[in-house]
Amino acid sequence: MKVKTARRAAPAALLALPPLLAGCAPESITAEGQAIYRAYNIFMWAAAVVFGLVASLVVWSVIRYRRRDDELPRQVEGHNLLELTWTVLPFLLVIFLFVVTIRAQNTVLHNAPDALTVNVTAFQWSWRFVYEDSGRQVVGGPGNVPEMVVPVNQPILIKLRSADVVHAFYVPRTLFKRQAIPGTTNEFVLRFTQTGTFPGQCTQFCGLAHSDMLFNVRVVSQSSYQQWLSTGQAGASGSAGT
Ligand SMILES: [Cu+2]
Repeated sequence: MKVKTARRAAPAALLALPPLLAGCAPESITAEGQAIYRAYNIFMWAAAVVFGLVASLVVWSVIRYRRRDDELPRQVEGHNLLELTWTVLPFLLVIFLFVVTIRAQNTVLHNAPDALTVNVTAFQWSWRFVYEDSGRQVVGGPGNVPEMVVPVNQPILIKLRSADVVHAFYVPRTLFKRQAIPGTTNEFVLRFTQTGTFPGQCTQFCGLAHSDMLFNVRVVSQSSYQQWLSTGQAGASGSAGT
């Protein structure tokens, strides 16, 4: 009786595994990251279906064609329908995933004319955030984790540069990372959809104090943002000046 239950539970547990593991990726805090998250999920389900199909066929053929005597089972050669099936189906799947990727990329790499521009400069070993319109800046340093304060639901255009070596701008909850490369400006738009403080870090080894290259993104309401701009208050941390 126990064996039977275990046998029944095994396929159910296998089926439950992909959604459980998918829970490992946190839901993103930006509109762009949510598009990435949806694309991840579609890839995960496509992979789960392909895995299920292939694994079932392997198990089935191992059992069905196990050795019973010295006779070879019937050999199949040049079966047009079979060959067409395993050529066309993967091709269609690749096309489908290609379209899913392009659509997600278009969302992630979009332009936003109404964006608030923040010039972000990575340097050994911290970050400088300069707000283009107001000239306000926040600079980090040893023992001082800087904070980029941004309004919720407004596109933020980040112009990412490096003052010395290659660094990388990464806020895990955005599911997005971009390198800061000397001599190049990398531009991208992030629209944060929830308020809160989210940690970020440099993810490109850039020298002795690489591990100190932390920063926070604090997403606040429009009114709190305006207040922060004019007074430097609203609980801002990090060294800030104008
Ligand atoms: Cu770095």
